Amino acid sequence: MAYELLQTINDPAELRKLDRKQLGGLANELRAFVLESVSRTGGHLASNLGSVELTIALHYVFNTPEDRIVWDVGHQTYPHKILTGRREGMARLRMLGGISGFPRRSESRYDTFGTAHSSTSISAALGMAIAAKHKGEKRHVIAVIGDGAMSAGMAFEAMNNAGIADADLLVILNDNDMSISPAVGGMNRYLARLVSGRFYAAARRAAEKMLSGVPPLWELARRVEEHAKGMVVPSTLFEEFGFNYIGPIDGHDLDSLIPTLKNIRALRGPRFLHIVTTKGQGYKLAEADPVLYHGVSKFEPAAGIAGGKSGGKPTFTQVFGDWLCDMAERDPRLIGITPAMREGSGLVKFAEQFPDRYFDVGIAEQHAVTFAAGLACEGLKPVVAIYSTFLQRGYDQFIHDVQIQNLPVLFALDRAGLVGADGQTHHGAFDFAYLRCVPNITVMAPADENECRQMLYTGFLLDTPAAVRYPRGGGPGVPVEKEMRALPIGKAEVRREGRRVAILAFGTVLKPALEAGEELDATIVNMRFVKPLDDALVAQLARTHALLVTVEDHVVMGGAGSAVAESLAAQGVAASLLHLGLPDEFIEHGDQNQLLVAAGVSKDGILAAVRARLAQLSPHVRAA
Ligand SMILES: Cc1ncc(C[n+]2csc(CCOP(=O)(O)OP(=O)(O)O)c2C)c(N)n1
Repeated sequence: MAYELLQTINDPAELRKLDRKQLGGLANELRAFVLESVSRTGGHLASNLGSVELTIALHYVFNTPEDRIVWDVGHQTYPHKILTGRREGMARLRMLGGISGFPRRSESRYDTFGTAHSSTSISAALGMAIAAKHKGEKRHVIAVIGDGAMSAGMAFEAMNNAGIADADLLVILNDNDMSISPAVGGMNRYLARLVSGRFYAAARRAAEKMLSGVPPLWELARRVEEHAKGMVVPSTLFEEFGFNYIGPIDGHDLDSLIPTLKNIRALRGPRFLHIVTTKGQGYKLAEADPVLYHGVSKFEPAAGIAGGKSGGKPTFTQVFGDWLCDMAERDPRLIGITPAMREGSGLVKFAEQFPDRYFDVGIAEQHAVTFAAGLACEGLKPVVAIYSTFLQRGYDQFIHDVQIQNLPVLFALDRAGLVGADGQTHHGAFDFAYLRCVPNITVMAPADENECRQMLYTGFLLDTPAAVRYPRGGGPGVPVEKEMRALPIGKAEVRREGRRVAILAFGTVLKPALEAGEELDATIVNMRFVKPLDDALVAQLARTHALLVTVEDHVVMGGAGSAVAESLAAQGVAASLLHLGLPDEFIEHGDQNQLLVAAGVSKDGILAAVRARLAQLSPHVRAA
């Protein structure tokens, strides 16, 4: 496709100069461009195909960036990026040095709020609306939130506040009846009822007829409509919250979207527009399988995504999924919980095999943790499968509901360390720090696939809380034994005996540590446990080596290396320490390995850092 119209739009001001009749053509080009470029780079696809018309309509009707659009999650913002001067940038989407896959304030003045974790948009937009009021500035603030993201408590906390705040705020619910997997829960059922309500639809059509597009008439019509609604259906939940509810309307129909948005623009106070869209709209394969096309690697659009690969080494996610099914087979008390990440966390097979013991709680990490605590109180054995970055959402629940009561909840933390293309919002860089500072928890990091299975088993057997954290993708390829063996708690494993230098590796960084250790003739230890730490071994190594090096794919500050330093200090053992890990900064998006190398967490990075430190030490130590 030539993208004749699209290539003339480098700023929404140019879009606003177009004739209304040209917008349909623009939508076709934009959709084709999204498909073509994402098929080349990988990234989020189906949600972006679904947000094309809404994005055009918003930038057409509102005076962006003066008016603020706040996108929820932000995985649906590629059309927005393309229309706001980043069309060319799409070629390096999510790559090192390229544009982010999510909105970033530092990337564009059109990205009003940085995001990627869900359900923050209404709070942020309300903050902006109240700020505008305080400063006496007249602008529109619009939050765009999906029905999946609407399942989170935070969205309702914001609605609860916004409905009574005297703020000019528009919330647009982009309802495609999907989260990553099918949307779940009572809210989802409620929205489905709203969308399918026949009486309501009839009342709406009657009201719409009255809307000539002239704002004052709209207000009058709205009142008539409210009245009509009152007679046929109770007012919506959103109205009860204090919003003026409008919709549902077809979110792919520019002829409804544009006049409706223009009308709403003339209203004041909290308004709620419900639009209905199709995830994957316009690309048949994605419409048919929006789960598969939610996030994609490179693929050929004409052929679609190739069928699932078989063979090869399993990812840690698969190791977890297999273990969960095997463990559930053995222990009927096991309950598997995911906050809306069935596919990403490896629970598809478990959900099929154990539907009664599988709980997708929606995008509700806080609830997932406390729900698990409740199950554990009654003698069940909950396993919370959660990304490292998303457990941050449930941190108070983690401390207050699980750890203080010392309940046997197993946390399977996927995507620990650097995740790659999703970038700074998604790296699991803080879990050692936030987990290990809390009493009661046992924290493990497997060096390989088999150890991951054994650690999950070890954690599950404990009568106290435990966490196993493992990275995105595969490990070194160690075959996974069917048999499950519990590991001795708090015991590390010496993998190589060397001299002068001891390298203490936490997790999959054992591999580069072993490679570097060969060249250095160093002692190499697979630490396995961050908590409880193998204090005795750490002290012994400190006494017998000139330099202790800790390696982790986690921020150095507060991480596993800090645990080693604290242990030595507590034991009164002096040692020369070198901590290798992630720096005190948010790491950008890019290839996972590239990022690890840049952070110095690689064979060469370890070698260089150890040699540099040895060179600083006294000649006596260097020769030892
Ligand atoms: C706090 C949090 N938990 C989980 C996720 C992972 N996640 C990204 S998109 C998504 C689904 C969002 O659904 P919806 O808002 O309906 O948008 P859609 O994908 O349907 O376009 C989820 C669960 C997240 N981004 N943030």
